[in-house]
Amino acid sequence: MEAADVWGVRWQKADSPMARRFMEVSTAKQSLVCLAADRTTMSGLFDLLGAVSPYVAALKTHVDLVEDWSPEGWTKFCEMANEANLLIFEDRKFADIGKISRRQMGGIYDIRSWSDLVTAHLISGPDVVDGLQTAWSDVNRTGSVLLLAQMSSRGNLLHPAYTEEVVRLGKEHPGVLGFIGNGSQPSSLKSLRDMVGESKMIWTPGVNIQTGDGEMGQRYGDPTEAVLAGADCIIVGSGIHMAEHPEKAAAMYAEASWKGLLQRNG
Ligand code: S5P
Repeated sequence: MEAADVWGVRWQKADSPMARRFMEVSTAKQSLVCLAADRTTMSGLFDLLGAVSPYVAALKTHVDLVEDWSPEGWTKFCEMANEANLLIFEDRKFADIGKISRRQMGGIYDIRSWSDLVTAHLISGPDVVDGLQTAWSDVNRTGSVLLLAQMSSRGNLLHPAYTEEVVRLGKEHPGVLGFIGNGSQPSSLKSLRDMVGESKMIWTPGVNIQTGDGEMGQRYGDPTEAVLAGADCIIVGSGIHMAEHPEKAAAMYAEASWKGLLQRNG
């Protein structure tokens, strides 16, 4: 199956090579799942990735959760992800002014050297995206930014007028892959898709086969519904890494997401 056929208009209108790369990987694996690898030890991360990499199309990290982090261990982990054909996405949620965000891509974790994607809030204005793009070019790499347009957590302050502004500014920016949307509510995802149009991606956390309220204000919606409502990638954390059999769970989320895409474009 060719990515162009499965993804239809999203493939034709995609304005970023990274979006096309994601669509190719997800087509090869028949999975729109981004694994939120929220484990706190390197061995836990290696085990998880070893078990689920055939069923996921991207790897989302929170590098600062890892208790025994080391540059050597992380380099190996990223090599493993690259060999498994995964985009590496550091969910750092940058929010500072452009020049500081640029420097925060360096530092001890040196995010710019291994990430393909990062998240950012646009609260400080659009220059944060330029700061992040400059950081990748500082190390002769390219990457792309996902802007938080909505959030999955209860009571968040990303109100509709703010979402609209984020989309308006992000849509025009070539350094933006797309937006984070609220996967727990298909209706808000649909309105986000209407705003975004076809050329940018929407990735959604807050997705679980068990819908409803999660831990500490997290909310969950159904994976297939999220894709039908316009999500191009479902971000799944505890649904996979806390499952008794992460491999089986990942396969189940992959199937649910793929079914949604075929149905959406069918
Ligand atoms: O609005 C958001 C945005 C993000 S990126 N809500 C979220 O939950 N996330 C991230 O998605 C969060 O940081 C976590 O890594 C993942 C959800 O994990 P889960 O265990 O609830 O599936």
